[in-house]
Amino acid sequence: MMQTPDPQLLFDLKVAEEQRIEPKDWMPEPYRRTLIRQISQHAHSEIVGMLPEGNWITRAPSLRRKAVLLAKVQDEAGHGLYLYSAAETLGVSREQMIADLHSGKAKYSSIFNYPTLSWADMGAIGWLVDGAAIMNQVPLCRTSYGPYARAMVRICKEESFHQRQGYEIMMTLAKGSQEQKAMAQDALNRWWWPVLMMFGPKDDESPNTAQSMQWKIKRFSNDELRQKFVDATVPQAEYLDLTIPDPDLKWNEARGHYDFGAINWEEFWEVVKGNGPCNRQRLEARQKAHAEGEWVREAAMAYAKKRVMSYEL
Ligand code: BYC
Repeated sequence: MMQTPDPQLLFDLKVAEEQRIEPKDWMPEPYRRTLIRQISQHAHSEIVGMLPEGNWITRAPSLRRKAVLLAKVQDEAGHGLYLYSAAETLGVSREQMIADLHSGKAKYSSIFNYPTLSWADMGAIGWLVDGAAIMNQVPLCRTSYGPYARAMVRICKEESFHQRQGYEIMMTLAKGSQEQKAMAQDALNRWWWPVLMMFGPKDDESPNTAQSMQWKIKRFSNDELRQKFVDATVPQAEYLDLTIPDPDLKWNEARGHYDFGAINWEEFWEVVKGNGPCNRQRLEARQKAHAEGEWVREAAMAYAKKRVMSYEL
């Protein structure tokens, strides 16, 4: 008589053989929970991430800059929607995810709790924040959960346009007047360290990394990605003739990597706990937008219902 294969064994085999796990496949509950946590936090980051840049849409210095920034911010909304949909395939509702964001239960990326003080911040965010996002997200195109991996493919293509638009702003400012160059340098000074924190805690203080790498959700550790980012970004800063605000930043011939200074982890955890410069403002903006959009959701539901009824007739 044929024996039913052990579902855990089948799951392990699929992961080992680089096959994707799909929504209807059996999966261990902790794997499902980890994915719901990571994908929903990722979705929240995209949506909350619209706010710092949204701040500059009405103050962009030209029509061209305004149109590009508007398109970028709209892309972030799209990314949030693909990611919420990917998380929904794991059995969590969108309402629940949004409620967890609004109650402060769910996290979103620490980086979006910093203020955008000048136009140069649009350049620094595109160059550095989207640059860090790409470093983290390209490996996620090979993550073991199918819907997440597929969402990441399109997201990464758009992120690479975002990174280029940011770098182009930085190039314009860095090669412009003295005041413009000073603005670019000031933005780099303020964003550099928070961007390094985006990759998450050090590996020996990251409770989730080992298991997530075993499941092939994560392909590289937080420290590995942070190092790759520093190595890729230093030459870009040199090309701009801007100075990375780290006196300990130095090429290490033996390691074949840049050494860099100590990150202020106390600041990171304060921001993650909700005490960053803009945490309250960000959550309030999301809660307000959700409340004000209620009539749109109601109208969309009523229209969808009407269409279903007309098909049923
Ligand atoms: N901020 O064990 P760890 C974008 C939390 S959007 C806040 O290493 P994990 C963009 C972590 O959640 C970019 N919290 O966790 C959008 C965990 O707490 P919980 C967003 C952080 O999951 C608009 C605890 O610390 N990208 O690019 O293995 C405009 C311990 O950490 C952070 C993604 O979301 C942080 N920075 O690794 C422009 C990528 N770091 O959940 C740009 C997908 C850590 O146990 N996510 N924590 O309570 C990931 O790759 C991983 O979740 C992380 C963390 C590398 C972020």
